[in-house]
Amino acid sequence: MLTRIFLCVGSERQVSAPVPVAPSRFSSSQRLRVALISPKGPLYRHRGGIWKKSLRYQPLTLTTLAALIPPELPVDVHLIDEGIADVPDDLDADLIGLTVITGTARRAYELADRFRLRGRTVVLGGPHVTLLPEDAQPHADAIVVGYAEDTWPELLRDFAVGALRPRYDQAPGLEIGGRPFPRRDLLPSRHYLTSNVFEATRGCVHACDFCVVPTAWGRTPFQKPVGEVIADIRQHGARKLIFIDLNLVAHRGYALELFTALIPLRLQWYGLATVLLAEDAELLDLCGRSGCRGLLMGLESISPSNLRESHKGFNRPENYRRVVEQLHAHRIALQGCFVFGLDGDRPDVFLKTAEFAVAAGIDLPRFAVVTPFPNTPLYLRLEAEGRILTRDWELYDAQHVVFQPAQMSVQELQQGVEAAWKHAYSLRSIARRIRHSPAPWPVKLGTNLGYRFYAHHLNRFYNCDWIIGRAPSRPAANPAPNPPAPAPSLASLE
Ligand code: B12
Ligand code: SF4
Repeated sequence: MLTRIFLCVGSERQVSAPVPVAPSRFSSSQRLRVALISPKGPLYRHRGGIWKKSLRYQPLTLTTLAALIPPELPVDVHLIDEGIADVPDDLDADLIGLTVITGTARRAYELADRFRLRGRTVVLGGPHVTLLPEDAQPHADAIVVGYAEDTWPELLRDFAVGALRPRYDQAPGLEIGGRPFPRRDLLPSRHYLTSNVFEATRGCVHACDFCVVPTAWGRTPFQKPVGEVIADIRQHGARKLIFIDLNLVAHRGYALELFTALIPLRLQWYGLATVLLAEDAELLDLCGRSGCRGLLMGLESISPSNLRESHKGFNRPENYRRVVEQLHAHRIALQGCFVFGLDGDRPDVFLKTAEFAVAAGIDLPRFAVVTPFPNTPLYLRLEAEGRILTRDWELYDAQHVVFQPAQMSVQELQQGVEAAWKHAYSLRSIARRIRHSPAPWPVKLGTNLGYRFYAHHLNRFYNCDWIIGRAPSRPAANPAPNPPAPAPSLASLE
């Protein structure tokens, strides 16, 4: 699901000079109305998306920001997740905050521009703003770069006294612990499969060159004290939960402590980790005993050279089958994610990889197009080589091809991803994989059939018409200044 992602946080970050840009209309007798919006993307949207309720879990960004509002400020906060509801046409608020990932930047900017035309103050933050602040700045009265545990409350206090600055940067030494628990009560739980969504850590120690995490937030993991994570889980009454941390085992000592503390809670939990977990018998054993029943791992590629070149050489394809067996021995199912389009990939990579996934007994294989998120080392390299085809950020969603692949055409890559999905989720492949899965039958059948539906409907939502010229070309929000070839020839890349 979650693909990967750099711009060092910390010491390089500067604090902007206090230039009041949008004086607040707020006076001490009024309540401050704040609306926080998570804009929709092509898949994750209220109407017409593929992310049905059964696949949606309550997002943590808005609820985390709501909890960080300083208690002394009289604020009425309204959360809108465009994945489950529309933004009201007449939305009125003193300050509107939008969270932006690259794929939703176009929608976020459209909303932001509209609100600002109506005289509202708009704040933008999130991964895309952190990766590329200069892209977001023209659409906002203020941007928040990096994690906002300290800057968001600071921004609200500044706004309340009419001293909003144009930019707030995460300062070095940020702690994510000691904060109020997310306000999960502010989003309607009935629209989600679950609101039992937690995070213990942020960041990752590795430096995979396509990953947003090291670029956006650096390589120092941020950790909440284990006691706080447990207290949040207990308070929410969660028995089955999801950890959204991108690599729960990034710091071994922390993971040992967390897993040990989870054991007495007798939970079932699902999360993300790297294959390195399977090489660590003690950690894996604790992980299983703590109630882990499913992990998502970025296997990425079955080619060692692709992995080495992506700085993910710790993934060893020759061990993947063993990883699956080890996880299964601890009753943990594997959602194994592969990306296509790395420079070593040729047109035969799709079926080879999908068949590998089936033969290895991966419970739920997933396939995506490698995406050069802005300013990652992968992006910078492709840009230097003149291979970035578009800067229409809406297409940066791990499903569209936005760069010129090295050894195949854009269309071959786009269609190959779909072929891999279809192979891995054919009824025959499902039957071959499902026998080995440790998940209960209703769960493994349900998830496999859900992904089979996804595999067969992917092209309704994602296609490469924009680039191969079958449909009227879509206007690029930010066209690449130096396309590698004249536009019409993109059609002949087939
Ligand atoms: C949960 C999750 C999802 C969920 C829910 C999304 C959601 N709206 O929350 C689902 C499964 C739907 C999802 C889908 C996708 N996701 Co996702 N997802 C995540 C994940 C794992 C956690 C997000 C989270 O809740 N973090 C915890 C909160 C507290 O942190 P935060 O969001 O960063 O917010 C903090 C700061 O950034 C800042 N901040 C953020 N927004 C704002 C706004 C304002 C106004 C302010 C002041 C501050 C601020 O303040 C917060 C506190 O510090 C992140 C990875 C990660 N761990 O961050 C990826 C991540 C956001 N997803 C990513 C991607 C690529 C996708 C998909 C495109 C993948 C795919 N092809 O399916 C889709 C696109 C969905 C869409 N919108 O159309 C990328 C985004 C990269 C990028 N540059 O675009 C990430 C970073 C993962 C990664 N490593 O690549 N995703
Ligand atoms: S291991 Fe860490 S750096 Fe590599 S893709 Fe996963 S989260 Fe990103």
